[in-house]
Amino acid sequence: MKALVTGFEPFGGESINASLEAVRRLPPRLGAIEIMTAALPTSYARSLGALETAIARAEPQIVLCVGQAGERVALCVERLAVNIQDARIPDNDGAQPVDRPIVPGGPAAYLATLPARVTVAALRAAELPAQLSMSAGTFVCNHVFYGLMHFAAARRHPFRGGFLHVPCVLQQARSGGEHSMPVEDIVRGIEIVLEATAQARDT
Ligand code: PCA
Repeated sequence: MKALVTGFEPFGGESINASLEAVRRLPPRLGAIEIMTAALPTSYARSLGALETAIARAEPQIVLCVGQAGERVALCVERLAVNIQDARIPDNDGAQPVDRPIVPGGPAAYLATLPARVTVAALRAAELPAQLSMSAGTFVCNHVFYGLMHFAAARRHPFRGGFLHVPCVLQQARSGGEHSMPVEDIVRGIEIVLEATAQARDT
């Protein structure tokens, strides 16, 4: 079984992105799962082209996109991608759309097709802080999550897809007391999401 895992390039003036730091540390294989990775630009205009190229190359059965959410205190398994672009800060191309659809005329929302609840339970069983989340926001992460599920709905690529938001890594923690996690815990969390998804697919 093949899994594609993506992380995002740094954004918002930061020099690293927790999602990419973790994705880069994933092993090439985890039991029966072959892991491929890709870095996506934090750009409304360019991220989905990069994602579709990576999917076409990998032909995966599982696609997990991972993004950083600095204000979150746990690994957040996202359930819902909404058809809205609404940016609080400019993306890496300086674009800052307000109240725009991702796909004009597209469905209001898509649900993740990886087993979100089972996955959260598996993360907690491994003593990692984890939550089900009903909103991936309206910035580039939600844009990519919506685009991913839109590709899946168009049946161009048959895969289970989902999105994981992760806290900052320790190196990013500032004196303001921002929550952070060791990058190794985020890596383990991604592995657990992949394993739980692969098992659910077999049953
Ligand atoms: N987090 C942003 C975009 C890229 C990232 O890692 C978000 O939550 O939308």
